[in-house]
Amino acid sequence: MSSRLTGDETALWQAAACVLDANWTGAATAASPGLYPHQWSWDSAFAALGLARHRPDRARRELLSLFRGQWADGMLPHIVFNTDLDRRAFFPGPELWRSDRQPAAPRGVRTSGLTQPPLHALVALRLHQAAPDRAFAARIYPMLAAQHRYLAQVRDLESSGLIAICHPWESGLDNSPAWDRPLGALDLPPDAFAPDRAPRALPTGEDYDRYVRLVTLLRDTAYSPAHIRETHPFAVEDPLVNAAYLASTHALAELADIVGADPAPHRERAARVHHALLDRLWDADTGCFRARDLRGDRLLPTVTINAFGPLLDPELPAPIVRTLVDLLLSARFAGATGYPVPTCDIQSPSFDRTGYWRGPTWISTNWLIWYGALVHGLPVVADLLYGSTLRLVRQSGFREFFDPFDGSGRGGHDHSWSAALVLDLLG
Ligand code: 2M8
Repeated sequence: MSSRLTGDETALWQAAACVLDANWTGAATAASPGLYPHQWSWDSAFAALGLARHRPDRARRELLSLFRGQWADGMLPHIVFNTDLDRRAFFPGPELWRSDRQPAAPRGVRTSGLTQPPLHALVALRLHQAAPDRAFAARIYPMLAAQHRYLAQVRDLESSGLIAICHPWESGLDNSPAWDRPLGALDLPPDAFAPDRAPRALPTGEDYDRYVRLVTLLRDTAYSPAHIRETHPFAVEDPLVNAAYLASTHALAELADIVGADPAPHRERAARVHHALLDRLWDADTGCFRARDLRGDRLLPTVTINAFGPLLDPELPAPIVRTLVDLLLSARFAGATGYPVPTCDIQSPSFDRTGYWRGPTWISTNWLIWYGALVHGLPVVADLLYGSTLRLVRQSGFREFFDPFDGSGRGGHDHSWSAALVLDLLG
């Protein structure tokens, strides 16, 4: 804990550390007690950032535990299941994914068959910068390089440089209005159904039918690269996922330097991703980044928080940075809400202030924009994000998400990334 914290900040720091301690399973951090009892991929990356401030040994363990679930082709799954828990602890559990039947999946570990925003190399680099540990860097580097190789080889569906998600869950922003069109276009067989989950505001049952349908299509084709490339009905290039990929590719180049590997291929890839983000996802007419639906070959209409993801690109041209900051501070996002940043444009008909990823403020997306603001030397934006994020958790606790107008907490309590990222913010 930093010695320059005020009394109030110290109390917040201690409360956040308690949440991480309570959610530690002995090898990893459960994403949220009760609600998400397993290890989720980008939750784990965020948890490691917080643990780096509190228990650096656990931060390294967190990442290594997650990579136990890595498939032989490099795919890092979005869930690594804790098989000590009751099978009914979470739907969909291992039985939907059947990773045990996949030759590429690791033996003795049950995982999902999808991935999530690849922030892990960025996090591993930050761990190293906070507490240099060359042996850990040397151990994790090949795993990170394999993760990135999988993304480049299997998910760059149009050889553009950008990677595609093949399920809304891969974005991390499950029911974002950004996915309404491609999800709505999906044909459902008459017998499709998803077992009921604990009552939640959203996603709806019909969303779940579609989520499960997409999983079964992937599973029944053995998660094959050819199916994903040619026939899978959901394939989207998202600006936030690709910005995470880009930031991590830069970090991978730095890690390569640290461990004595060749950074050049990572630098070349980063340059390609940077250009492709601008060429394929920047919509100059409306002044924002949008996701590209590869099956419909069009930019998706709804403006969401994903538009700000490319602030993670250190080479984003200054005029685009200014345009994004104007949008961020406008009445469509931070300008009209007391507790920014809402996850959807509040002037969009799809905005829903309580609807999970359809409007509420989340600590993870706030942290990403805060970090992007620091990358571009934007102290006013960084201070706004820092202040509003701390105000949310002071007022409502480490909730899963928050009403952007009154700051009331929603979803799960003691959500790991809400606590971990507050630790990182407090420094
Ligand atoms: C939510 O996602 C899961 C699906 O994997 C779910 O709703 O069942 C999202 O908020 C996702 O971003 C997050 O990683 C996960 C665990 O916190 O929960």
